[in-house]
Amino acid sequence: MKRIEVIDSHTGGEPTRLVVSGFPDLGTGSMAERKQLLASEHDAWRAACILEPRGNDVLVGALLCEPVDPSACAGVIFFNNTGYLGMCGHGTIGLVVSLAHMGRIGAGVHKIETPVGTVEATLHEDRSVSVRNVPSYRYRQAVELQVPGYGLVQGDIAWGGNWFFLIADHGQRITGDNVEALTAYTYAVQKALEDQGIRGEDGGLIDHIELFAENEQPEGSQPSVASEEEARRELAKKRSLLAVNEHFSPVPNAASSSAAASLRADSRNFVLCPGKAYDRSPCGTGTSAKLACLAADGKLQPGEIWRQASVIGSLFEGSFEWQGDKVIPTIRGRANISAEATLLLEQDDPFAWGIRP
Ligand code: PYC
Repeated sequence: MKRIEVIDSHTGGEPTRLVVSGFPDLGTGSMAERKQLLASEHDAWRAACILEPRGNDVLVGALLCEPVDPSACAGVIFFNNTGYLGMCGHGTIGLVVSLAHMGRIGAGVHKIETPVGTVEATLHEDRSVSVRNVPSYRYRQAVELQVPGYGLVQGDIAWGGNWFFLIADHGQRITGDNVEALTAYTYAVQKALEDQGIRGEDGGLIDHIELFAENEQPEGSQPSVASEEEARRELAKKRSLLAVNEHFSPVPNAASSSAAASLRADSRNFVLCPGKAYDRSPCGTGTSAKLACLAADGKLQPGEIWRQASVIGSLFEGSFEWQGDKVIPTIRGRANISAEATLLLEQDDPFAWGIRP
């Protein structure tokens, strides 16, 4: 019988399973090296933890590791139903809340090593978490893609710790009752990118597809845009239009000062993850990619808050600072603990190592 100790949490509805112990020893290399070793030598442990019957397609795993740098509080390797992630924003928020739950950290700033670089997480007194992410940037703008069954689609390619294809003009309705159609559309885009060899700058697969709804107008209102400055003001006005679930607001005190404030977002997204599940949270790396595009377009200024809602109405707050020609995004959200458990792998269980598709 093998045992894996886990703590489950969810960040705005998106689950994270933190593996505290039980996985094989991966040595003392960097998180990128340990991720490689886990993938090549011990992938069965990922599958046992994430796939059915113990897990599900939505779940993201986070293997807790000793950091290389002793001033970091942890190292982490993220994985899902199909493989491994570079960084994971919702997962980092879940990790921080889980470490606090375990009594390992308190409020303050904590360095966390990931396979794509070190991020800095702040656990605030109100239990919300800010993640200062890896440098993010837009690699290509307005890339045209023929998507079988849907026709010509245009999107931006951006890095936010994973590769994203961001589409504003998609003709889809981004609501919780339309996830089947949204999944079909974004999966077709994901496949078309792969089939047509359109990749990230480092040759990485563009395995996250992100759709936005941000041009919804209240009935009767007419946009009038005469200049870039006016466009920015128009965008600011639209900030009240998108529904947000107030229970998922990252800064409840600020939100509760005005009931209406808690219901505002600048944008609502739908993010398809690599294994065909959609992100229930607004996606930390996806929001980082979005911030990089907004910065590149001059639509958001450094330090200005962007409120990104997910398709189920949970909310992250994001902002950025410039670092050369890239941005450093900071994403703030909340997570809740949902379970402390020991996964058991019995020797005679034919599905002990997960049900492979
Ligand atoms: O929050 O960055 C994120 C994320 C990536 C995949 C699922 N969530």
